[in-house]
Amino acid sequence: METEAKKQTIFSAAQPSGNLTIGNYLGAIKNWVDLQDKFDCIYCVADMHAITVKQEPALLRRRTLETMAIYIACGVDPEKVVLFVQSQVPAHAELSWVLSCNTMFGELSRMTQFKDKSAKNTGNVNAGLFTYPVLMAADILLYNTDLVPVGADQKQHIEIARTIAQRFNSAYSPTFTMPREYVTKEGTKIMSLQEPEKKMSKSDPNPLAYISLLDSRDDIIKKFKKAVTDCEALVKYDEARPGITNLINLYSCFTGKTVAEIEREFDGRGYGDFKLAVGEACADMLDGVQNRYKEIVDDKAYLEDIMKKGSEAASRIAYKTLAKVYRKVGFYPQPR
Ligand code: ATP
Ligand code: LTN
Repeated sequence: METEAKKQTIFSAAQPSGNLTIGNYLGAIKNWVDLQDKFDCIYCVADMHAITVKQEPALLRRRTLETMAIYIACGVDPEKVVLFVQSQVPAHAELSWVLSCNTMFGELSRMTQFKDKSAKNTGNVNAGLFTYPVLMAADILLYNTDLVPVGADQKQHIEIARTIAQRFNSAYSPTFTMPREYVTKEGTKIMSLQEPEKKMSKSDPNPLAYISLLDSRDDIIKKFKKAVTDCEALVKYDEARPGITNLINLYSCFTGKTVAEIEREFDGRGYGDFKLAVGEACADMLDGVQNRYKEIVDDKAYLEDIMKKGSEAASRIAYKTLAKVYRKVGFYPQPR
């Protein structure tokens, strides 16, 4: 009898810390959708990660539901993947504790996201912000994940997840699958429209810096018009000119055109024309996503049903891994 080879497992997540941006879409969610037909995919709304930065409770709750709806509007199919909310599967917090006892202070101190975020939030440099990569490692390792589709900013966090997995496996016995990052060239790092040397981020205090997947066509066009470029007025890809280079990269993602084709198309034309074209292409791409989003976002029963099924399916896998880990570290068996 022929046995079907086991499919590889994919895990990824985004934080409900704001409306998802085109950075999140091109860097991560687009790949989640592309992978869902071929692999066993598990996608999560990382609300526990979001509280490393102050959140307004009612807004966090609302955004958790909205983030679910955005995933689906982007094409994530709840019939094909496991879709769940992180805090509804307590195994994430439980494994995180065990892993934190196998993670070195020095390793966490080197994380660039921690350095960036603590510099931005000097009034709230909490322990969760520091240990965040351990929780992320728990997210990934609970599901025997092979591949993690993320933007380039998360590479360092995948690397530390591997370090922790390796350490645990050699201290006890082989337990965790070694995860690898899945980063595609195009969406790897979308930059801020206002400070193009920084990555676009949904929690940027300046809304002109990012395009939310839910921005209106007028806002999208306005934001691209105001995007920071240089004074050369030359539509030419050049890493020394990060503003225009980011816009060319985005236009290429929206239209599928190559850099050479874009440079030819806008040869001899100014930035005004180009920025308008980028804005329109972006709005066209988001049109379908926004229509689908509007259809489902108010259907709380539908979304909560997906969450319920998702957390049940995720828990079944997660608690199996956690039980193994608890046994290996020597915790006394659960009373029966
Ligand atoms: P925050 O601003 O709250 O830190 P964020 O916008 O950086 O959030 P996350 O929820 O942390 O987004 O990330 C979700 C996914 O989107 C991750 O895989 C991350 O790598 C990817 N991502 C985030 N920003 C970008 C970007 N500018 N370019 C490409 N990928 C990105
Ligand atoms: N840390 C990620 C979001 C995230 C994640 C994960 C991504 C939380 N858990 C597990 C991949 C796998 C971020 O901040 N961008």
